Amino acid sequence: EEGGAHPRWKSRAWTELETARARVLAMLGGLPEDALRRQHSPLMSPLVWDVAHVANYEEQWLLRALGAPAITDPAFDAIYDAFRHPRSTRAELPLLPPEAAFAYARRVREAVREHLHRLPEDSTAPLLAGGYVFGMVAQHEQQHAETLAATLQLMTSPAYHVPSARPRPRPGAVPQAEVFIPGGEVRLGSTSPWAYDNERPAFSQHVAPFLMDAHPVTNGDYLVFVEAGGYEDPRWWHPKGWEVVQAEGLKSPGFWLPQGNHTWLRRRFDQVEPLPKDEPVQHVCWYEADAYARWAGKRLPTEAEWEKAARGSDGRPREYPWGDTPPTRAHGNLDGGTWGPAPVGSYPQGVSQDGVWGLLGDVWEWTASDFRPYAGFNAFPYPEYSEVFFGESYKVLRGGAWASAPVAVRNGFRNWDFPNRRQIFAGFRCARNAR
Ligand code: AVJ
Ligand code: FE
Repeated sequence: EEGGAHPRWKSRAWTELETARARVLAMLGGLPEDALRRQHSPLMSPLVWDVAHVANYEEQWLLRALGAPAITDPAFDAIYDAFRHPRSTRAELPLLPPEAAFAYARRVREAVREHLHRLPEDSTAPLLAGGYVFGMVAQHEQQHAETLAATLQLMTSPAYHVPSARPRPRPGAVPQAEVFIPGGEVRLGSTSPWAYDNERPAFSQHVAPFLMDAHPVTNGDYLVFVEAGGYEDPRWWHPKGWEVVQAEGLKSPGFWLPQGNHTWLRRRFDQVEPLPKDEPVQHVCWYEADAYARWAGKRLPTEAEWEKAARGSDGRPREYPWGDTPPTRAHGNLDGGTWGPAPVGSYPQGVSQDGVWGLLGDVWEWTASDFRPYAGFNAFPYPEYSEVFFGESYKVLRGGAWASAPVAVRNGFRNWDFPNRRQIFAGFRCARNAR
């Protein structure tokens, strides 16, 4: 329903909230108390922090902001305020223990269910129009589910046991390397009712013709760079990236395990496997993506180029690469159920109008672009979602990963992170100018 209001949004809102909750519970359900409370990495919160943070966010936006009775005192929000406490310090806070955190989340959800019945479905109030704030809270819980997955990947001794993963489709042939995208106008940004403030307002921009990789860069592709000495040659690296390589001793993507003699293993949760050459590389930072692209004689696509490739060059601004219908399991590797990327070429139904594969799902794709506001940006409903991150510190990622939920991906969705971060499920594809 691109552009239109969601006249009947309640049932979708409830379904998306419950889908997110079922996923979080399935991910964490089997973990012992200690694993839930421990800090697995200074980069990540203790898992129980995320659980109660999600519940507290829901209390703030779906109960208190909508005039429903509060469950906790607003003073309680401080513990779960991401801006007050850096992730590395959250284990020292007086956090709700796991049982209490899950109970809090249940109580909030029960109150939301009650209150939802009383809300007018045709309200034009900014928070309620099209069910906006419900979409925001469902996307928030799913984004934290993805963050939980990143934390679980970092967890060791013992590593996280992957629950029965959904089988991935068998990949077909991968014939084409690059796709020519004609230049012209591209509609950037979203008009859909659940789009975030940073995706708005939609606008048009001119893009010169370019070539886009038909697929994300695979482990096999990236291995050539590694074995060619790519991590030892400053020529390929952004100066700040070269500093990161040296300071952190980077030699290969995260979770690759060198065995010597050109043999590589890769740890994915508790699975140690031969490096799957045909899967998109993941756990690379922006600097690694940038260095590979330079070595390959290419570059990272800008946000505008990525969105041009995703929306289609014919000027019809599709919501998803394949059209306007929401993602199904045939369109791409989404929702966390596969617990890893699929080989490139696995999703023929997800191909874009111009023939670009795998734009949504599998791995987030680093772009060349800094995270900046679109002209006419208005912070809504609060500046801490997007506005405080605008500037030169963050790079934009597009497309969504295997761990991203369908509700939280679309052609216009903008993710961002620091250029040295590799715990997220991020890879990339390259582009180059067309002559
Ligand atoms: C959009 C993924 C960068 O995790 O920092 C979660 C999403 N915002 N809670 C993040 C978010 C507030 C955000 N990212
Ligand atoms: Fe959050």
